Amino acid sequence: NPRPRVAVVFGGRSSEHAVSCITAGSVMRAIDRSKYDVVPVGITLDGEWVLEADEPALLAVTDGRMPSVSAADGQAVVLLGSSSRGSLVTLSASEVPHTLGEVDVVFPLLHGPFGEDGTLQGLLEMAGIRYVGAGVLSSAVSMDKHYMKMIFQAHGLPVVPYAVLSPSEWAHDRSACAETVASLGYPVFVKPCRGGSSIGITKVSRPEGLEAAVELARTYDPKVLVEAAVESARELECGVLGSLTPGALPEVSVVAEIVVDPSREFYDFDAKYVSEEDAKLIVPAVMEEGDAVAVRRMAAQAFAAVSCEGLARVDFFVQPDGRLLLNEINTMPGFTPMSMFPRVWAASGVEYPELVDRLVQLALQRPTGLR
Ligand code: G1L
Repeated sequence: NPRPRVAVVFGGRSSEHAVSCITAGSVMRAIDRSKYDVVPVGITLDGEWVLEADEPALLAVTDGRMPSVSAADGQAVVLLGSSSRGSLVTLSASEVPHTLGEVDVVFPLLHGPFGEDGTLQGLLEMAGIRYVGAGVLSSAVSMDKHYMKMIFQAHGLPVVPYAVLSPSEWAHDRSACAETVASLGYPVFVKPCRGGSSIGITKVSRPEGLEAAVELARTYDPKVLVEAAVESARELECGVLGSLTPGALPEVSVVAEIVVDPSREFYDFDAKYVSEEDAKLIVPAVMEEGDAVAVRRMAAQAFAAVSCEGLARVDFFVQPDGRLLLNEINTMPGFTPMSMFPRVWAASGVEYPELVDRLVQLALQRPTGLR
């Protein structure tokens, strides 16, 4: 039996294009070449698909320059579906399709709209191609903080109090918006509903700051989420691996704690990706075993609530009185060996190469079609 062919798809029309490329390099370096054939597929910032060289070193930061996918890198790639496996087809300069061979599974390392939000997943479902990670609905729900919270609430899971400012409410009833936000109580966090990676988020302490914060968030998403700031809370996270196979229980990693430099308002984009020293990850978190069990149980509940598959990172707040709040679920967490999700699994006995293998295996075992 030939080795399964794994298409690693990365780059994309996203502010995290470079992060995605770097992550693809990590996955390509870690994947077991005796078990899998790798087909690297890049997506340019303009959305063009190109066949990339299988050279992970090209997908790293070199001399301070961030990697990216360029249309000049290789041949154009088109995805074709079949009943059970997809085909990747390249279009040569003469526009004659050239078949690259079939792919058995796609590793979709894309962030934000067109990738993380369920759209790529839908394309793959229609093509009958298996893929790593969450499905269409789960990806879409997890990308939209409003729907994520509604699903969690419907499952009786405790979420941070919030309000949603829709584009039409913001345009037509500004005072109603202000009242809604005031009823949450200041300070609040104002966020783009479908953002990810902490971009466009502002902490607002007084009503006078609301408008500017909403306008900033609206540059990323017309739908804006406002959350009550949870003061003096600990931030905990854990990783989940799982499938929708009947009877299979999700596996949850040890719990980690993020300790943010107190001079920062919150764990923002810079703290995550730019200044490595400002946020500390403590793995495992120092806490009572009973409390860790409660966190891990809620992580599994959150995973199930959104019908997640593959993997997710689940984030929590612990309030000073000990009450646990679900912050969010992330179906496409940071995924270099230095990122939280791989680190919580390493601390749980699953090193990065094994984690990559587990994810590919979960995808290969998944049926295509309704599940
Ligand atoms: F394919 C997985 F495993 F589901 C997956 C997909 C995407 C895991 C992690 C990620 N993460 C990213 O792609 C990113 C956060 C690096 C986007 Cl830029």
